[in-house]
Amino acid sequence: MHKNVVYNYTAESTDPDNDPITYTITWGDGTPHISYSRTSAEPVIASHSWEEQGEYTITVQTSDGQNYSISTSLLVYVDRHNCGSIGYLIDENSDGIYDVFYDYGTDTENPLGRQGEQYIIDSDGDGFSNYLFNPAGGQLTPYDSMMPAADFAQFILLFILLLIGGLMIMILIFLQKRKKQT
Ligand SMILES: [Ca+2]
Ligand SMILES: [Ca+2]
Ligand SMILES: [Ca+2]
Repeated sequence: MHKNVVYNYTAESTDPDNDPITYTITWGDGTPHISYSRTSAEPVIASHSWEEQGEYTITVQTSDGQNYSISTSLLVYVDRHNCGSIGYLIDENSDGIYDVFYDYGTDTENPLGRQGEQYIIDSDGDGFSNYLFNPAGGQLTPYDSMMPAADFAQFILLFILLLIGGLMIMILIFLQKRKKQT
């Protein structure tokens, strides 16, 4: 779901003795509630758009004006994807790609990296990535941002070994030349 897009919701309720039913809907974003009056089993179609990213609770309260009153709620996510207990992803420009990560622990928003369908999360914004997250499956895995550094160390080690090997060959050639001279 994206911000500034109108979504339709249908609510329907019945009353055992067919009293007219009042529906009161709140959208969870502070906008005033709306009320509708319908006969029993006649549906209400209500539309709403949210202006900011967030997690919202839609609440529908129905009443027959006499003895029945029932409340139901629905949780919706607008340009937001929850990421376990650590925080959530935000799609700032509503293009379907998440741009920043909000971290509960540090109360900060940090840019997201991407790796295919997955997102690279630097939850605390210290420049080192902490997690890989797949919104489709909801998997959150620790991400070792020291990996490229380890690869670099291996490369240096290989370079040094080659250098030593080369030096030894040069020394051998030098020694052979000296042998021939003597
Ligand atoms: Ca009734
Ligand atoms: Ca985006
Ligand atoms: Ca980090």
